[in-house]
Amino acid sequence: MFVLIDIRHSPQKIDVEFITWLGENNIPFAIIFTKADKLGKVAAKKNVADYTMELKKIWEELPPVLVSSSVDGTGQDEIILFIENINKT
Ligand SMILES: Nc1nc2c(ncn2[C@@H]2O[C@H](COP(=O)(O)OP(=O)(O)O)[C@@H](O)[C@H]2O)c(=O)[nH]1
Ligand SMILES: [Mg+2]
Repeated sequence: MFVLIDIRHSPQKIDVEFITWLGENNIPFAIIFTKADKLGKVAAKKNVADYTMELKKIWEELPPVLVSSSVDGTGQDEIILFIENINKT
């Protein structure tokens, strides 16, 4: 399962609740931060770090995190590889 989060957003209650629910129900998932092109590289990195830091407060182990943009193709290869690797197991 992929949870898509707009990279510009700080953790929203509804998303954190959903992520927590996935964890509690042992549903494997990764987070994809979308629309990375809307931020500069530095801001994008900072937002991902801030977001995952918030999750770290409630999660011992973070899910895999991917960053994407449908506009400039960021993360496309990585996401395909990620899915291919899951399909192998
Ligand atoms: N700049 C940019 N715009 C995007 C990207 N992905 C979707 N959009 C635009 O955002 C709007 C909403 O798209 P949608 O796929 O529904 O994303 P949502 O905002 O997560 O619901 C549309 O106008 C899309 O063209 C992206 O990676 N970069
Ligand atoms: Mg939409």
